[in-house]
Amino acid sequence: MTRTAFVTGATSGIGEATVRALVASGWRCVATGRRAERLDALVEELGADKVHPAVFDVREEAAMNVAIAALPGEFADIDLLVNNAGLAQGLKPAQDADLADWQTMIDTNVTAMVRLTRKLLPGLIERKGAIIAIGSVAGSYVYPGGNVYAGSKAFANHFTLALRADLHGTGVRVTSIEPGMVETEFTLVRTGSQEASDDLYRGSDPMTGEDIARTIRWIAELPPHLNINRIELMPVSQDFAGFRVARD
Ligand code: NDP
Ligand code: 8X3
Repeated sequence: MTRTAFVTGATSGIGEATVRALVASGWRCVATGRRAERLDALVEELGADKVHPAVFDVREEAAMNVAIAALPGEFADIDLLVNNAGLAQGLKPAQDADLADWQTMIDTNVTAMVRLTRKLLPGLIERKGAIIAIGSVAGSYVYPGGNVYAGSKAFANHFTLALRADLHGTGVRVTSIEPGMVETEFTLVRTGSQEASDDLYRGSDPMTGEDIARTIRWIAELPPHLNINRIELMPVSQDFAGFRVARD
């Protein structure tokens, strides 16, 4: 039987690659994001029987409700929720940060994720489905300027592990994927500059959206008795060292 995934943030990067990977393995996908033209292109490429575009801002609860209620019958029973939509914005030292940037990250990376998860949980339990969330290494290893982004990803990592505990005995599988540097539009969104984005990735052979999508698909297709609780990935060029000492 064809299984259905609900992938947030499918207009670029990890989410878009995940939709492609899952459809290639025979899944149907609800693909979400604000940029309708990108979702339309995915439908065009992969087929309307395989991809249902759900255009909404994840921060808007009413729009989320409408999108869920409007799922066509064959896309309505969700077997896998991929909590992926998210962003970093600003990333200035806390003392210089813009509160609006902080609120945007909290609304998107935290509030929207918990809301959507809560709304889809009854169906996921009924179908003994799975939840895979994209947290970040930033939730475990902080860096200067990471402040609220890192906090939101620590929340994502831990909320996902907490779901695993709450869903014990239901048959629902839950995984927290915590990537390091992945070359996507994420850095362009964060900095607003293509040059800064290119600079970050230059010469570092970063991970790609496809690397993470392959991992998501692998986890989604494991036998039902097996749960990957959490998984942390980095490009070989990146590590987690960096304790600094300020001197007189
Ligand atoms: P991209 O910028 O390529 O993709 C982000 C996706 O999130 C887009 O599809 C975007 O859709 C969606 N999104 C953002 N805000 C909203 C919103 N308000 N409403 C609806 N959709 C929204 O970045 P990535 O693929 O890299 O990011 C995916 C996830 O991976 C994020 O949660 C990020 O924190 C995490 N991550 C990324 C890392 C990296 O190095 N790239 C490392 C670790 C974690 P649209 O703009 O069309 O609405
Ligand atoms: C570090 C991962 O999420 O802070 O490369 O960009 S994140």
